[in-house]
Amino acid sequence: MTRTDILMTGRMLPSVVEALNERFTLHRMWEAPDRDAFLREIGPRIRGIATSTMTGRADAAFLEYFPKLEIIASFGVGYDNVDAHEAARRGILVTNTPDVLNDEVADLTIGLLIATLRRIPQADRYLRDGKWLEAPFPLSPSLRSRKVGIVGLGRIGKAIARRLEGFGVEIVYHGRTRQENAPYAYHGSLVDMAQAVDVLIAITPGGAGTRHMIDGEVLKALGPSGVLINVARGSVVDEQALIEALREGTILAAGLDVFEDEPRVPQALIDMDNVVLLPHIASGSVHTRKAMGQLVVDNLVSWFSGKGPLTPVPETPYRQGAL
Ligand code: A2R
Repeated sequence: MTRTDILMTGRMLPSVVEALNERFTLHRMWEAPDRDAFLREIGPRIRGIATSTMTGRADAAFLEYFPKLEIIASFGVGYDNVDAHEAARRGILVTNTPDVLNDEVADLTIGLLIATLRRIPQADRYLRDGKWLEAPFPLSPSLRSRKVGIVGLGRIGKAIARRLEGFGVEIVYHGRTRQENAPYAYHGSLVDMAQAVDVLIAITPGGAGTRHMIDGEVLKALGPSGVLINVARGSVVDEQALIEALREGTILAAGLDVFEDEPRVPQALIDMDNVVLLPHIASGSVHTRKAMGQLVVDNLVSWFSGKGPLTPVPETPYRQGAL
């Protein structure tokens, strides 16, 4: 029996590489010295792609190489690295890795929120610099008495909200639609919600629909005691407007796990004391990345065993016999 040809666009976890290598003929794009020549040569045989936001973008020009492509299994819940509408148009399935990372991302979000408010990294630097010997660390802002607005009360947003309940803070949310079963107040307008809260947590998908939804106007509404936490995508926040707002005291502080041009982070943010900056690590534990990798493998194996995809994205819904 001929083995199915799968393309991996960039190095993924060893467990993923091994599992796919065992079951399929695996082609490693990142090892090719001449990418175009490589893709022209193997492209016509490729039936599946394993990719991630870290390893490449699958747009219309890229998909041209693969006339027989059936499925793109993307690592991560966000799949703004894949043009899913273009894939749908070509009858190609796209899968992502939802749910298995909810708790990890929610845990990290709470950690980042507390770190930002209580200035944990700054306090650590203070001690290491020997400054505690001279004076106590200055008193910090607090989570006490705050009201938190979640921008995107989806799978991860709900896991964040459940944790926040334990902290005794009021929780509200914004999205395009009101969720009847959600036990939190809904704001149809993001500016209105920003006005009503003093913490904003962004946890929407990236892409065109959410680009710069947190802009100068929203930050102004959040106000001088307000804190922004972004664990969604860098594109969701207008980074220049945020830098301006932090510099001018329009808002108090920010905790950011994502940036507009990763891994490049504006020097202006690096130089600021009222921000906590993380290198996109929200789902980045050994445990959770393994589970995400396994779901990439499972989607490809399930599809090529004729059992359908496990977690197709909404743009490419799977109905038996429809594709
Ligand atoms: O808008 P709704 O009611 O469909 O709510 C979704 C919300 N959302 C938006 N909210 C405002 N404006 C938009 N243009 C917009 N687009 C989507 O984001 C929903 O409540 C939430 C997304 O939830 P899930 O699809 O369950 O995604 P999950 O698994 O929570 O992950 C969220 C994102 C990923 O896409 C990555 O970018 C990041 O977290 O790691």
